[in-house]
Amino acid sequence: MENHVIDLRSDTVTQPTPAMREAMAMAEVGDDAYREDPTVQLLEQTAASLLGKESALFVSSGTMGNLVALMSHTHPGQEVILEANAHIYYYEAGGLARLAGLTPRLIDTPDGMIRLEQLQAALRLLNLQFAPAALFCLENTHNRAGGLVLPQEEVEKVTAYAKEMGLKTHLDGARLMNAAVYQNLAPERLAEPFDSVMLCLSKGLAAPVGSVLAGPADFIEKARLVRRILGGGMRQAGVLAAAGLTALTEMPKKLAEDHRRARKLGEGINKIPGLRVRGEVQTNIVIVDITAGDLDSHRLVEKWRQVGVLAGLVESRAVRLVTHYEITDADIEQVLEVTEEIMHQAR
Ligand code: TLP
Repeated sequence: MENHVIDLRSDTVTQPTPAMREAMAMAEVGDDAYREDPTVQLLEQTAASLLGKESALFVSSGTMGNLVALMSHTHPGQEVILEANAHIYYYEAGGLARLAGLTPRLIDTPDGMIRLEQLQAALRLLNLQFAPAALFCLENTHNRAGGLVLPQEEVEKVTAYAKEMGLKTHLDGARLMNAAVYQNLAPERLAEPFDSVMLCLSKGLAAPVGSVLAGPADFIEKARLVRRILGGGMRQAGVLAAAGLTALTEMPKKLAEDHRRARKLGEGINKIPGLRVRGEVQTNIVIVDITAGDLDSHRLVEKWRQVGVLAGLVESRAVRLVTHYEITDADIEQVLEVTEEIMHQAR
């Protein structure tokens, strides 16, 4: 156990699997700017069909995929409607304003889900004084809501209304496969209500690099140009796409185990005085509030680090723990044991 670091900062920390490295080494490649990389093309076709869309585009990151989607759906000066804690707004370095020229309109929710009545109220207020709303986004699973899965019926209702009002719809599906596994629904079904969807290959699916953006063929052609403008066009990217293909085909079946371990972690943490899991643990993200004692999140993260456990900061008294395929049951037990000890000393 000594020197074994248990890295729960994110599912982005995952190493590529041996099967991925093998696929990368063997990948057939070409210059993707000439559309001559067969592995990139296969990944794009596989992703499009998995997500039930006409086409898909391989992009370097989730942030790139979301930004390309924003820029392809809108014009500068328009408004994008987002949940107040949406990753696109919160963690993408302000690209929506700086590069897409959009004004964000934020809607607060307790669980990441913008309800129909909330969108109706927001749109009723629009008049000439406001930037014209062009795009409606949701995030599934919702990162800052602790990996919660959006209720599909609500998603269908609110996106139908958005479309009726002339808005385009985009899903930040960085962890869409986690949402699909949790609900036992096809990813295609979760993507269906949206014009476009971004899915990350490099979160729980463990690819080293890359995301896919899927949507109608003409939208993806536009997106290809926007990706080029942003410097995101790639050449022999098949070496990366090969890992992405393995991620899409091999890794989703492992996600249920990540979810089970996150639940086990959450249940254990709820037994430790001074800590409380925020909401239900549905997928692989556990947000923990520090409810008593004088530890703040910086100090708790530092104490964990000293004993080989890495965690993320969410707020001054809230931390985040994320499970992924490298985390074992023994790791969860170890984390609970050291946490119990840390909290005992802090009392
Ligand atoms: N999220 C990262 C950090 O940026 C917070 C993480 O560790 O969870 N959408 C969602 C919902 C995401 O959680 C992320 C990554 C992205 C988009 C962006 O993906 P990358 O980091 O590949 O640009």
